Amino acid sequence: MRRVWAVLAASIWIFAAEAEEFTIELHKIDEKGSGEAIGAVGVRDGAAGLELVPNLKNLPAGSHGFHVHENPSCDPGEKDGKFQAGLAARSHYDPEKTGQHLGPLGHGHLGDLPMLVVAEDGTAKTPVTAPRLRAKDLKGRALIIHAEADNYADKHGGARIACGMAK
Ligand SMILES: [Cu+2]
Ligand SMILES: [Zn+2]
Repeated sequence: MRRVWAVLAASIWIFAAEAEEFTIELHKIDEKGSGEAIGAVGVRDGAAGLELVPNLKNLPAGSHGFHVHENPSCDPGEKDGKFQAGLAARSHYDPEKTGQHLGPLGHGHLGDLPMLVVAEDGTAKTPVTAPRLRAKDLKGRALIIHAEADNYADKHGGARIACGMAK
């Protein structure tokens, strides 16, 4: 019996030690680099997966592609001879190298998040949950908001318009 309690206590301790919570500050980005601060996204491990709680402003209204990108940089990058916003963050976080963009419930990129919804006044405050991710997966990555909606197939949301890094 004592052994059972020891195992139980150890598992509770492990769960508590793994549950994490932190905040990622976001800035607008363009082909020159990072600009205006637009608020933050709180991330925490919940019962149903990673909860992302945005408190953002000055974004275009509507639904936006929202992803964890693999490289911790919000810098521009060069593509086809032109500098573009946020390319240094590289592709969607895909530790299993699936090469597939299938959304938060699919078995492709782990970094595919539910879309970020921005209200008419330019604020985003609606939380989203990514069931396959944990907060620790965001450490050393970049969180990116795109200009347009994501269809979890061939469209990721177009240009990268805001970015933040998890330290
Ligand atoms: Cu993205
Ligand atoms: Zn993807």
